[in-house]
This record gives sequence, C-alpha cells and structure tokens, in this order.
Amino acid sequence: MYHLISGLWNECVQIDEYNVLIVGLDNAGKSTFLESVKRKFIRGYKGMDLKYIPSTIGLNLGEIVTDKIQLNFFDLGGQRELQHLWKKYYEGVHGIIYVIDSNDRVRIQESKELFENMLRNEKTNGIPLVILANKQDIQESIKIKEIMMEFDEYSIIGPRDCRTIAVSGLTGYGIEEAIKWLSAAIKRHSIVKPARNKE
Ligand SMILES: Nc1nc2c(ncn2[C@@H]2O[C@H](COP(=O)(O)OP(=O)(O)OP(=O)(O)O)[C@@H](O)[C@H]2O)c(=O)[nH]1
Ligand SMILES: [Mg+2]
Repeated sequence: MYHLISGLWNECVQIDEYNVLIVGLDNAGKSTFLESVKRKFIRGYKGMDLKYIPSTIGLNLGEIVTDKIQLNFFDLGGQRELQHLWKKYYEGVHGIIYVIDSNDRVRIQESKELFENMLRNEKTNGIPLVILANKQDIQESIKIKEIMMEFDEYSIIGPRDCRTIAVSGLTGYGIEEAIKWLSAAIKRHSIVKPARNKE
C-alpha cells in the first residue's frame, strides 16, 4: 500500500525538464529576451537592468517552470567567433528559439544564412522552432509578415512545429505567447525523452 501511494505521489509531483536553445546573430536580443522571460515567469525575480545587458561570451543559463514542465534555457553568444560552438548544444535539445533583430535590415540576410546553416545540421531536424521577430517596439522594424516570408518557408524549416512571433524583449511584448506556444509544442513532441525527471 505504501509503495502504491508513494508511487502515485511521485507521479503527481514529477516535473519533466526540457532543454531550449536561444540562438541568433549577436545584438539580436537573445539575452534581453531571456531576462524578460525570467521576469515574467519567475515570481519575485529581480535581474539585470534590461537596457544594460552585456554581449554574451559563452552562454547564459536560465530555467523556468510553466505548464507543469521545466524549461532549461541555453542562451548562446551570437558573435561570429562563437557561432561554431552552437552545434555542441544541438544534442539533447527539445526546442529552439531563433531571435532576429527586426530593426537591422543590413544584417537580415546574414541572419537568414546563419539560420539555414543551423537547420542544415541534421541534429536539429524536427525540433520545435520559434522564430522571434524581435525589437517590434521600434516603429521602423521589419514587420512580422516580411520576416515570415524570409524565414518561415517549408523548404528551410522542413517537417516540424514552427511559429513566427512578434516580440520585444525590452518591453515584454509577445514573450508569454512565445513561451506558451513553445512549451505546448515541446509537450506534443514529448515522445522525445525529457532531459531528466525531477521530483
Ligand atoms: N529596442 C529594443 N532593443 C532591444 C530589444 N532587445 C534587445 N535590445 C537591445 O539590443 C542590444 C543587444 O541585446 P542582447 O540581448 O545583448 O543581444 P544578444 O543577442 O544577446 O547579443 P550577443 O550576446 O552578443 O549574441 C542591446 O542594446 C539591447 O538593449 C528590443 O526588443 N527592443
Ligand atoms: Mg547575449
């Protein structure tokens, strides 16, 4: 009887963990986005001033619990010299967030090439993907429809759950929608084993 009850209890309190990569060109707003996510999803979280986040050398980590799962974020530096390190993190990843600086028309093609290059790596095949059209608080930013025409093409994305979402890491606009969509997509794909079970 004890074992039955403790087994049921463990089943109830168990939380599956999933790993999520945040990638994109340097200056796209990845770390600002992650800070904004922590503010929204971690009660009482007091982090850095969003306006003074330094460029990432290496990676930033973050974790939140939402919809009864834990998401472990890996925010990777986007500078050219750091991009080759991304592939080391593709193994065991359950979700990818690709961040675009919608206010940088000059580098949009560079971003697209980087994006395609990442998706050419077969370890990323089929992994749920969120494309963030970031910096939508800036009026002149490229609008989401134009971003979708460039990035959200079946020939690049392949068969997987994918959604492009307009966000602003700075104001928090669209952050909740992005995370909720991703956690639902990850759950749908939960045939893929979680990183580990946490009690
Ligand atoms: N206006 C506006 N600025 C933003 C937004 N998100 C980020 N920024 C600014 O963009 C710059 C780069 O932001 P980061 O979050 O450091 O960019 P990153 O992608 O982490 O860059 P790396 O770490 O170098 O790869 C900073 O000056 C941010 O304040 C946004 O939604 N709106
Ligand atoms: Mg960063």
